[in-house]
Amino acid sequence: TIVTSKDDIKMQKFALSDIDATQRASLLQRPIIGSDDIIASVRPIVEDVRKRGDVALIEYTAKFDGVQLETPVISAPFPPEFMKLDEITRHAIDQAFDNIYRFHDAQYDRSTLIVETMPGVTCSRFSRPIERVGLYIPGGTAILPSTTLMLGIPAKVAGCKEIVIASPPRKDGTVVPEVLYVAHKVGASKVVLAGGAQAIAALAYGTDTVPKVDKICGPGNQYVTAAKMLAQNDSSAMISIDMPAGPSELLVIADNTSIPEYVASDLLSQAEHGTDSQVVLVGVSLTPEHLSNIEREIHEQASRLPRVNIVRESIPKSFILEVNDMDEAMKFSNDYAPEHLILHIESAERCVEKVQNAGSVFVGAYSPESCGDYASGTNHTLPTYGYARMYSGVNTLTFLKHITAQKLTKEGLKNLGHIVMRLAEIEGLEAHRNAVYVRVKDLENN
Ligand code: HSO
Ligand code: ZN
Repeated sequence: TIVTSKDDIKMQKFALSDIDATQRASLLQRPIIGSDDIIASVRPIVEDVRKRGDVALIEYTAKFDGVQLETPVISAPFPPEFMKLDEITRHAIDQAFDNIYRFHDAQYDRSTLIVETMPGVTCSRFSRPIERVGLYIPGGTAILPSTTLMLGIPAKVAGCKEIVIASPPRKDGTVVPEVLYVAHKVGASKVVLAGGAQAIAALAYGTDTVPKVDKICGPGNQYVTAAKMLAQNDSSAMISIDMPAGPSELLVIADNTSIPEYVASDLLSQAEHGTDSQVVLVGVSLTPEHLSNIEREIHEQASRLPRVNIVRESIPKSFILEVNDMDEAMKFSNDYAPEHLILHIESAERCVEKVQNAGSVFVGAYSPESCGDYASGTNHTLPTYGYARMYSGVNTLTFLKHITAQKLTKEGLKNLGHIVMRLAEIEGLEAHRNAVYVRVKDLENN
């Protein structure tokens, strides 16, 4: 028998067959983020940095990060003494860099697409890098050199001319050496020692020391996300963002072939990110014994974690959903649209084709999310909050834009002209019709 106590670190439990449509819908929901309050508190900060630039940026860093800086920016070439790493750390970062580089480089189709849509009518499409990009690396409870890799590498692969990295400074006013080392490797021109809404504002509008960028990417808390949204909606900032971001999340589908120790370890790896992390376990006709083994593993492993206090909050907010078969499991997962999906099931690979909505998929017992978080090659900046329905994670295309072109020969214009003239006529746009007519009449006369 399993002894349970109220101190057990336990997920809530539901059976799909016991709940009604409303309850199922509520399980699919993420906690509501009170965006109005957040936006109201962020707006004055963004405005202030826009107006007063570096002076405001330095003041907010003193206020929110407790660091008094003389200048908010470190420029390349970065001082080697600020990026000294031990051999093992450097090797780990270098290997992760190479894998992520390989996968993102392969995503870049440098060829020009050319299609002759009608005889003499040729359309083409080619890509160009977004020139100046700002990459936000959150501070918070964990330092994230890995996020610097995940944003910096695709920007480098795409060929962005200016890469500016922003990250809150440590208490001594320096930036984590691992972050600076990666900034150096991806060819960043500047590291801005600032976090929060103030960092986003500096990137969006530029200051005397911070270059204004064209696009801001990277995860962040609600304040960072709100500032990104505000800047995106301000045409005077003239900026785009990668995607809306919410708390990190994971959905695991497990059947009776799964290894309870592995399943629990994956759930906890996501749960330790923050008290607001979302983890879901969908159990496919699990035997009561298998399920209780997973629950026991969760409790035991959680109790041993240094971040047990975070997990103590995130795990009880999370839930297990018991379903009868894989169809029910996949249906729920696709409706939930998780940021990460791990398949701890027999013939996991065959199920991948049934995945409709997810940020990134981890296939089989030996593919922990941690590998994708750090070093397999895929990106870890992924859509959360259900946005996996319509957003991709950060990838090389995030830092590129496509330009199309067309060239019509005389013959092409003869072939297409009357079509365009008719359509212009329907829209009542005579000048459009005429731009074709003045040419076609010459072609027909000669
Ligand atoms: N799992 C996070 C990424 C990360 N994990 C960074 C460790 N470091 C994204 O949801
Ligand atoms: Zn993670």
